Amino acid sequence: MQQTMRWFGPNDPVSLADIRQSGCEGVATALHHIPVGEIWQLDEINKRKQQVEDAGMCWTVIESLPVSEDIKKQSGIFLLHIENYKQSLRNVSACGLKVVTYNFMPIIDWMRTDVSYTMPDGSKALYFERSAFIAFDLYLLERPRAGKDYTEVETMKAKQRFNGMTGAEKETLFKNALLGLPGSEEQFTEEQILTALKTYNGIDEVKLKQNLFYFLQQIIPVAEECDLKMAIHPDDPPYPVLGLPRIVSTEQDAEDILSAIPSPANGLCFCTGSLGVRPDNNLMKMLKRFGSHIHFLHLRNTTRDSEGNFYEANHLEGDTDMYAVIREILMIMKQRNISIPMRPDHGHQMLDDLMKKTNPGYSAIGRLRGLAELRGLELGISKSLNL
Ligand code: DNO
Repeated sequence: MQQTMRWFGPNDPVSLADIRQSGCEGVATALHHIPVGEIWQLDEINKRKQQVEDAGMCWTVIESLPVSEDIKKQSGIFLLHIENYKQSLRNVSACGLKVVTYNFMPIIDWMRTDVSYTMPDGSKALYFERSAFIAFDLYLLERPRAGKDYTEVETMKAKQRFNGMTGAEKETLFKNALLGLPGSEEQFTEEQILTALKTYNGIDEVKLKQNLFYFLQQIIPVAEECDLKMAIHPDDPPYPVLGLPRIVSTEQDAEDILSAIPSPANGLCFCTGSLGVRPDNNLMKMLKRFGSHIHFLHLRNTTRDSEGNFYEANHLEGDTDMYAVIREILMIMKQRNISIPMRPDHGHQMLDDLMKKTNPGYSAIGRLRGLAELRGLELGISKSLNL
């Protein structure tokens, strides 16, 4: 696999020099300072590329070229945004880039209730606690008609959980649940999120999927012309949240997306951490089925329980059998005769990083541990199988 680490750009508390010491070859980054919907201009792309190369690595994957809310909803100036997206694709390709990650999650990217959940060894992990999340939705956000999304038992548990929280804990929960997009300082207020949620009234899963397919019909031919591979990231967590539709959560979703616009350029970012939260997602089956369309790998592990809670486990622990996953990936790469870019997705906050301010999930040392473990596992498997 092409070992990659994510870098959030010049404002990332983890520098490129630090990232290089992880031993990765490449960096996944994006021009976070360019407003969503606008064109990524050649000089900006080249400047970033040069920064990464000056630090001794290459820019392997764009993560992400974000899709605007207008495009997702087909509202406002979505047609202009699609044209801009096409131009950005032409520009990144002209600068020599090959893989573009994006997602189609309405409003909010990933969602957790706790970004510093203490593990038995003292390191901190990201955690999703269902009762806390429901408490946030019902009693902090007070989303209209949220009650109908939960069972009586769930509501009761959430109420108990909420009543047991201190004021400070409620504040932290609110902040964590609305962290928005990783790498941005942006923080939603209650009013902003409620207003944004309202704009999705009338957009259900069917409509959102149609909008995604329209977007793909438009941009995949451009990606093909430019020799770019598009990699859609799955929903995290992989089910509807806050009444918003989610359409990249299951094997069927992936099948629908790939078959709607069949092209080698229309592919997936296979994120074991996101997909692995659903017990009904059989990751090995999905890898085998979609292997030819996987253009980027996020390798991460989670441990879930029957209540719908999950925490981010060490990369080789948790519910996903990482040995089996990497073994399968090695087979896929051999068959395709390529090396797929991979990054350790998230890591625990540990050691010196416990004292530092970092982007949740993206401290240096925990990811370094993740990458080292994944790299060792890959080497061990490939040597023992003579690959
Ligand atoms: C979370 C990341 C996601 C991912 C985007 C891709 O840590 O995996 O934010 O970058 O969903 O568009």
